[in-house]
Amino acid sequence: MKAWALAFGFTTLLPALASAECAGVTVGDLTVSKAWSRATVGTRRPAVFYVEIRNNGRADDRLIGIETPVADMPMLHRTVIRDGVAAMPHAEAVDVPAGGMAALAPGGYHGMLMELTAPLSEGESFPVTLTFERAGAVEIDAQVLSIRAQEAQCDAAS
Ligand SMILES: [Cu+2]
Repeated sequence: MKAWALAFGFTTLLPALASAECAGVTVGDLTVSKAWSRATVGTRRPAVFYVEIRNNGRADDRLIGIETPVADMPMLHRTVIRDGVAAMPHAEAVDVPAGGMAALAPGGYHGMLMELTAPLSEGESFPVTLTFERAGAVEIDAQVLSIRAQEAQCDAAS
């Protein structure tokens, strides 16, 4: 499994070009956009995954999982401050309210890509499949930005 994931990871780590979907991917009532991550040094520490999700429908939905070929153990986390100390417990799901939006963003909910199969290099992109309770699976390409990036870089692409 790991060898397969490694090989697949290499084939999907292509230059970003215009493929990273700043403008968004729409499936059913949901539009997923501005998917990005930060470059990593090696594979020992997890990478982050951030994205915006808009719910154009009349029913609430929930993000219940993420998958990507670049990590063997992707998880949803939430950064919380308890007694002045930041912790990031596992999040079972992220609510995407009807007519509203949810974001995985620095300081809040985020994807944590554990057990990377390859380092993430700035300028590349990689696919992430988000699984929603109602809408099902939505695949989007995440841009790998610099190690210090704080938000998606979408001006040129949109
Ligand atoms: Cu985390």
